[in-house]
Amino acid sequence: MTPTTQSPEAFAERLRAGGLGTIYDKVLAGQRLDADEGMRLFASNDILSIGHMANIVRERINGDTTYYVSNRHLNYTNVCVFHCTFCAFRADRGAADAWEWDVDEVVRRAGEAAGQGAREVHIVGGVHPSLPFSYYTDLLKALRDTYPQLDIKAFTAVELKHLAKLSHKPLPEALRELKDAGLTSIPGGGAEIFEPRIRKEICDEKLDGNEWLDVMRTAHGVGIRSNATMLYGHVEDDAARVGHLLALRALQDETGGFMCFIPLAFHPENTGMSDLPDTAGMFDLKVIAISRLLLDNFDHIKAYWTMIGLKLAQVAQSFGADDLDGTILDERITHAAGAKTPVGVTRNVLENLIREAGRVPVERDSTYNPA
Ligand code: V47
Repeated sequence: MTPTTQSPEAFAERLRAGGLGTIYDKVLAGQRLDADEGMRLFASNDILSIGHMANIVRERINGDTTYYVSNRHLNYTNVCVFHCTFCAFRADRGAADAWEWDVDEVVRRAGEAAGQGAREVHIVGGVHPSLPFSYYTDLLKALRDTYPQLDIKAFTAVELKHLAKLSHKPLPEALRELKDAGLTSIPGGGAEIFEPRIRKEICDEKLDGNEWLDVMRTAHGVGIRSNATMLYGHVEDDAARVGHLLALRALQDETGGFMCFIPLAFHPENTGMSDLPDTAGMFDLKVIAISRLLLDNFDHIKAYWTMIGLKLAQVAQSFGADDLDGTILDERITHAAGAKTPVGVTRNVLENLIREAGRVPVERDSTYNPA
């Protein structure tokens, strides 16, 4: 029998005995949790209590709704000048497994998704050594003009910093140009872990945590909303995770521009950290729940089924998550690193997962308007 079926007093007593009583009181009162409380949550193994508290916050913000989007991932290139230790997706230019799609090819693939009723394309790629800025603006314009019904969620903060450099313009101006060309919103990738010592170990070459936050601050400032992520389950520790979440929360206080937070479970196969194990299901749920509890100013927490599996994503709807991402259709980054999940699913599969969990499915666009 779970504590939630016992009396509220018995539940509070269980939390107090486990050292989480004051956190429960704050959650009930809608008060903000601090770094020390974040650390205590990560130190606790009382996953049902942590999940129950996260569920209180989830239902306070989103009720019984679980969102999903009909979308397609499009990775225009895997060629990348960086060598992040956690990445199995990147390739050197000219390598047998490298690809670069021209604008027509991206539009053709987007057309397949549009033909199936998609509302969003999620476009990210490697940091390519020679594609010009015009490639990116031409791509956005061609997609917008050909399939105006598709929202274009594109380019991580890592790519955007690179694009601004290519454009020879200050970042706000480059971002405005991309927005004018059709960019709807920015995905949350590239954040990894902000803590400098760990970041140095897993992605030394690319932008640092403060630069990632600054790209997002600037994007929000020119009216482009974004998501945020955190890569966990590699060499980071509790303090790095808590610090990462609180840095996101502080920027959200400042700009309000984040829509959704997505914890990303590290997949080790074919990476420079292939000796590490996969993340455990209990840990995936714990990270989702603690994210929901600490990120009190984020509207949405996504359970990314590609990385944690469809079944755990279904359960995550009772541990703080209110979004299951989407149909995806052609996921490549996690699958290069050994993911065993499908590369895509139908709307029906997602809707059934949501209904079976007692939630109400709402199909959305990129910016959470009902589709
Ligand atoms: O930036 C790379 C991560 C990210 C691995 O904003 C890995 O809606 C696990 O950001 N194991 C890309 N993770 C994915 C991403 C994303 C996905 C879905 C939705 C949204 C959104 C954003 O994937 C990368 C990196 O952090 N990643 N390699 C790996 N081996």
